[in-house]
Amino acid sequence: GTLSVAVIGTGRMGADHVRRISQVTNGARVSAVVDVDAERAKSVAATVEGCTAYTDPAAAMAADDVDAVLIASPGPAHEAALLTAFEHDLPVLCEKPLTPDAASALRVLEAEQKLGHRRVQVGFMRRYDAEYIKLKALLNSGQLGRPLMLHNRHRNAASPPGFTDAMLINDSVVHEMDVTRWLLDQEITAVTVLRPTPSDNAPDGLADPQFVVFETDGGALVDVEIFVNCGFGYQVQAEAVCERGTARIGDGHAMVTNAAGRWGGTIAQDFVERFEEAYDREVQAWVDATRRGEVTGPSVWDGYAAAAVCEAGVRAQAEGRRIEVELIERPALYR
Ligand code: NAD
Ligand code: ISE
Repeated sequence: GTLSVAVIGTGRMGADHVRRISQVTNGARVSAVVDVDAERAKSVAATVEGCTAYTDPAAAMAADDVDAVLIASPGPAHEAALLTAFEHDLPVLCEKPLTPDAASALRVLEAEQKLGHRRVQVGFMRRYDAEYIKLKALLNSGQLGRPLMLHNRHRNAASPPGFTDAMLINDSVVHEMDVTRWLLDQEITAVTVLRPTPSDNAPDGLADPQFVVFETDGGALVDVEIFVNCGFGYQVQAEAVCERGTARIGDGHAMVTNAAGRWGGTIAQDFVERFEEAYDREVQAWVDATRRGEVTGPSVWDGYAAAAVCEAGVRAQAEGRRIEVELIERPALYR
């Protein structure tokens, strides 16, 4: 039957997921929304027929008409929501990051193992983006030989209020950590963070942009330009440099115009626009798998591995040196 979903957190992403599940996704409906801001929960619930507003995630997860949970509260609130979902053995789609640090991610990893089966898909939506999927298929085919380097650019027009150096790693560069692990099928073993003199447009307390380097256990080198107040739009680009060629995605050349002596195109303004189809595919894949009684996509192991790399990244920023990543051995449930 139709999957009845509780959406926890009705901010930017949560409200967009409520719209998606109600209007785009097949086989699911939103039966509950939760936000610590009661007014926000009520106003989002009012957009969906038969949807109840809650302020307490545990109350929503205990409701009879909730079969599954989509967590879109801020990262620090994810652990509590995940552990409550496990108590009810509910399937979960958890927005990235799984949790903001390795210790909390490890607690979630242990709790899911106690359940004895996977219950969580982590919201690393780039794995569902058509261009990233093409790049992954090309690298897997071996046509270009072994990947030697990945160059990444990750630019946001502006950062939300209160964005910190640590969030630059935990909320933004965490995406490159996941795509690196996924594209290369390798673990990240060390992180270094370098910074130019910050842009005059960087908000107080944020060094923007920054340049992050990962080393991997397959001997690849990965660089990430993270620039969250670039002003001109939202860009996510990646170029793989391999033994026999290179491949690059994210140039956004869907349409090029020629007019009045100039050529050009438009730049997406935010992630909701750039990754709209990836989010649609991600949520549909979650609903389809859940209705089949399966769990697919990025796992709690992937969320934990990214959290461990984030922790090394935040230390690399603070200490101004290369930090090695410490990972536990991959448990059987995730092999
Ligand atoms: P937001 O601040 O716009 O919204 C968060 C909402 O959660 C707010 O309405 C807040 O009141 C509510 N909230 C806070 N604590 C809560 C709790 N304990 N229980 C229930 N609700 C709570 O944030 P956002 O930008 O929508 O981000 C939400 C999540 O989505 C984060 O994990 C973020 O990293 C992720 N995100 C993912 C992408 C992506 O591209 N995949 C993009 C943006 C954000
Ligand atoms: C945000 O949380 C995201 O997940 C976006 O994809 C990313 O581009 C942005 O920098 C983050 O703040």
